[in-house]
Amino acid sequence: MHGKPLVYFDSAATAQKPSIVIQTISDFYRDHYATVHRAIYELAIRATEQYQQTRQKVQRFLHAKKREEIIFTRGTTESINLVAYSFGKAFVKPGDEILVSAMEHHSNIVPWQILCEERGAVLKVIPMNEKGELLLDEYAHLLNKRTKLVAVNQISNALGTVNPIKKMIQMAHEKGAKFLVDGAQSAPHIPVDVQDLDADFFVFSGHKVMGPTGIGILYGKEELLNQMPPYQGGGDMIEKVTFSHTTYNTLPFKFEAGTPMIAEIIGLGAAIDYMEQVGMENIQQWEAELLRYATAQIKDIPGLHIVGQAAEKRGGLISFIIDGIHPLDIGSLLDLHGIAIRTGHHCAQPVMDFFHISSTARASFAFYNTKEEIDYFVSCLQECIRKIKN
Ligand code: C6P
Repeated sequence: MHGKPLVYFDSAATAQKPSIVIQTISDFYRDHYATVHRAIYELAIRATEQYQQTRQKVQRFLHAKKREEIIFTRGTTESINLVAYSFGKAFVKPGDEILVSAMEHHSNIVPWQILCEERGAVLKVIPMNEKGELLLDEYAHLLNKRTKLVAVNQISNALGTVNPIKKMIQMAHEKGAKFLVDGAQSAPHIPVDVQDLDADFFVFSGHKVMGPTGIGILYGKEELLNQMPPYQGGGDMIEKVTFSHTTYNTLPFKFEAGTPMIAEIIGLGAAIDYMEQVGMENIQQWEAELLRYATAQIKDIPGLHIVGQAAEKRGGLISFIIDGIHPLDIGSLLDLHGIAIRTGHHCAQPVMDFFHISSTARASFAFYNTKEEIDYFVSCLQECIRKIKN
């Protein structure tokens, strides 16, 4: 980049792809390409098998009880919209309440707002403190018998906070509410066990777990998904169609209308194999080490403030601002050194409003990053600050 080797610190936005993922997709298109489900010829049967394997891989990756509980979507955003639409239709009535947290991505706010407007329900917000930690006492007060669903991220993309999701799920269940975990920033970085969490829904995006774009996952408990109406109508999601009446397919197909994202799904399978080979515990450990290393180096830079300083565990990202310098300028100058970071509101405008800022600079790490890259980033950052201030 600009004549320098790339230092990619924007994996929270989207992750780089291992060769095996690219190779698997390319092999599929070149040598094995066909539709799934609809044909009896050998090529399609093989494509269907390869595609089905991904569902099992995701089931294993999330430790779900059944593969029928794994629904393919286009991404985290579509998964949340699916639940808001379908769970909302089945269960949410006027006066009911939906809880989200103060540190949600727009994808985990707007679908619930739309639902609440449509059904006369009320959206409530679990507050946080200046460190970017959710206030669990307030959460306990907000939960009541009208609460139908709580939707919270496991790791915040804007602050790096790791939320105490297991405890929060238990608290929601005690009041009879269901819980959706936005796992967009956790599935790529920590081991996830949806049964241990007792999550009702868990969603994540393929492109952040080293897979392709255009594929995402919705995990839902079977008994809940069975009670929810389809999200979209079309091929594959039906059992029998007549002009007077249609009956629907069983899970997971009820929620998968149309020809699926076959190559993307197969690519996601390769990505999950890869992540598991590296080992989610190893990934978690290395990224924690990178975070510790980077934080120790940048925290004493004069005028630099880290936004989000949760005392408990944090995810591998640092959101920061520097007195008197716009984050956009930091991002642009670092880019000239070949360093890719994200600047902006990170699709979490309420988080920015809370801290009375419009944007932050965010360096986010993945297991392929190194301490040498962090050293380079820190020295370039210091040089940029000197340049702007002088
Ligand atoms: N965050 C970031 O740079 P999609 O766009 O559907 O793959 O994921 C949406 C999403 C939902 N929840 C959280 C916590 C997220 O971080 C994201 C995506 C990216 O932080 C792009 S805005």
